[in-house]
Amino acid sequence: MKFLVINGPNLNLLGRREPDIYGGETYARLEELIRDTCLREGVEVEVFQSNHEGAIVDRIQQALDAVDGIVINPAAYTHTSVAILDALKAVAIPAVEVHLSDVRSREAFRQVSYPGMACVRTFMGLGFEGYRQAILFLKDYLAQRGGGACSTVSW
Ligand code: CA2
Repeated sequence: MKFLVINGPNLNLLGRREPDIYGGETYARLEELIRDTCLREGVEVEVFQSNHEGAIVDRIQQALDAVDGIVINPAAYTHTSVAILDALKAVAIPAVEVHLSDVRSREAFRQVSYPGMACVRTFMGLGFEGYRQAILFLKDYLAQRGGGACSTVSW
């Protein structure tokens, strides 16, 4: 089983600012947690971070026929990107959305998630733990489902 974990803009700067919202740990530490979790679960993983919407769309397209599941924190593109939503729908690879913060309790402009509309589940407000839970959930989801198209839910 192979997963692709995608992190959107500015997440590479984790730990440098706004620790009250995003925690004090670095992006390198987040990658380590993702890799450790996947290793423990017997899941092969590629971790990808980009500040560019098109690069994220390209990476999702490249996952076609190569990846079983996607974990994605689109960061600010969560609230703007129909392109990332369309890419997730186009590849129809089961995807789980993660947010470090509880976006539902934040500003009005954060109350919509376009990519989330193509994800089977969203974890938010759990910090790094949300990635661990997303990986465990996706592994169970794929094991139970055994193939087929990605269902569409919103939050
Ligand atoms: O809570 C999340 O994970 C977010 O996806 C993070 C995004 C934000 O735009 C979403 O609404 C919710 C922002 C990531 C910015 O990361 C930073 C890293 C270092 C310092 C400040 C922000």
